[in-house]
Amino acid sequence: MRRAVCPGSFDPVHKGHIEIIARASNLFDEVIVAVSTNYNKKHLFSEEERVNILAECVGGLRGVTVEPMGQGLLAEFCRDHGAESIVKGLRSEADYQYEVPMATMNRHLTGVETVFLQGDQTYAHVSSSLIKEVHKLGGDISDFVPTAVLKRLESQKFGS
Ligand code: COD
Repeated sequence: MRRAVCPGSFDPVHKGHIEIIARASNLFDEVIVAVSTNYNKKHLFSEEERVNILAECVGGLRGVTVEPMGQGLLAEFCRDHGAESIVKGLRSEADYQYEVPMATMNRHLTGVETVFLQGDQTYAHVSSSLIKEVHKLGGDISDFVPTAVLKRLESQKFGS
C-alpha cells in the first residue's frame, strides 16, 4: 500500500492543484490532500470551507481523501498518517528553488520523501494569490478554478 500526501493551503484550490492531485492518484494507492492553515495569516476561506471545497472537487478520484492539517509540521502529519511520500507540483525554476530546502528538511525530520511532478503548462502561471487578486479586480478566472470555487467567490462578492 503506497500512500502519499498532497499538501497546500488551497486558498482557493485551482485547476493547477487539481491536475497534480489527479496525477498523484494514478501513482499511489491512497492520496491524502492535507489542507494547511497558517493561523497568523488571514485566509479567504476557512479551513472547513477549503476542506469541503476540495472534497467536492477531488473526493471522487480513486483513493483520494481530504483532511485538515492545521498548523503542525507536514513531516509529522505524514508520519502520523503512514504516508511515505509528499507530492508537490512544480511550475517553474523558482518553485524548485523554494521547494528543495523544504523537501530536504522534511526528509531529515521523519524520512518522508518528496516527489515533484511538473505541472501542466496550461496552469503554469496560476496561483491562489493571483486568482484572488484578478477576481477581486473584476477579471474572469473561470478557466482556472472549478465551479465549486467560482460559486463561493461570487457569493462572497455579493455578501450572500
Ligand atoms: N501547477 C502545479 N502545481 C501547483 C500550482 C500550479 N499552477 N500552483 C500550486 N502548485 C503546487 C505548489 O507547488 C504546492 O506544492 C502545492 O501546489 C500547494 O500550493 P498552495 O499554494 O496551496 O500551498 P502553499 O505553498 O501555501 O503550501 C505550503 C505548505 C502547506 C505545503 C507548506 O507551508 C508546509 O509544508 N506547511 C506545513 C508546516 C511545515 O511543515 N513547515 C516546515 C516545512 S520544511
